[in-house]
Amino acid sequence: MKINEILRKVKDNLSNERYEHTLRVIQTAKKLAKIHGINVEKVELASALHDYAKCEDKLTLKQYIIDNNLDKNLLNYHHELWHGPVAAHFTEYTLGIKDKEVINAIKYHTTGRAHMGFVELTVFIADFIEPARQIPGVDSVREAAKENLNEAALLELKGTITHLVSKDATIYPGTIEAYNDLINLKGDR
Ligand code: DGI
Ligand code: FE
Ligand code: FE
Repeated sequence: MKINEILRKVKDNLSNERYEHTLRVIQTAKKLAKIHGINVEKVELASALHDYAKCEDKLTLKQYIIDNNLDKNLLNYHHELWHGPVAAHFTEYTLGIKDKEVINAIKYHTTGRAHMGFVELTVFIADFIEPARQIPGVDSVREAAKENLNEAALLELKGTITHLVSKDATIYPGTIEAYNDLINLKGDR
């Protein structure tokens, strides 16, 4: 399937606002991919589909997770975490896109995970730093992303975890595992 055909499907499934965000993530991710020598096509495809399920309501997402046997532990955490795994499953089984780097980049774009690959890291970071984002600390992640994707992802995770802690929110274990993994990588350098 060509990227334009995919974008048409994505547009049909999203609000205008969410589609505009998706286009900005694609542009941001492609820039990062070019800087760091990462496969631009894979990054573009994963970015296009990362929020495909974002406009579905909570109950629809929950039912999709149950019906398709996705990780039920997700249901013990914030519903914001459900749209990535659902979009990844839809991409793999309905669109028939089997590339694991693309699927994982979609699946883990919200939570992150330990041992993220470069396509995954690129989408994870681009989603956080796209130009319309005004999250505290985002500029330091934008700067780090030009130099080192592991460093940028670590800064992003620190920001997100700190923010969640400050709200007394739960933290999904995969997010903590992503943080620990990147701290350990730093030690190895
Ligand atoms: O879908 P987007 O709005 O583009 O961005 P996203 O998929 O990264 O959603 C992020 C939201 O998820 C953000 O507001 C924080 C929230 N969230 C809730 N619990 C967790 C969490 N994010 C992470 N990484 N881990 C959590 O446990
Ligand atoms: Fe998302
Ligand atoms: Fe997004």
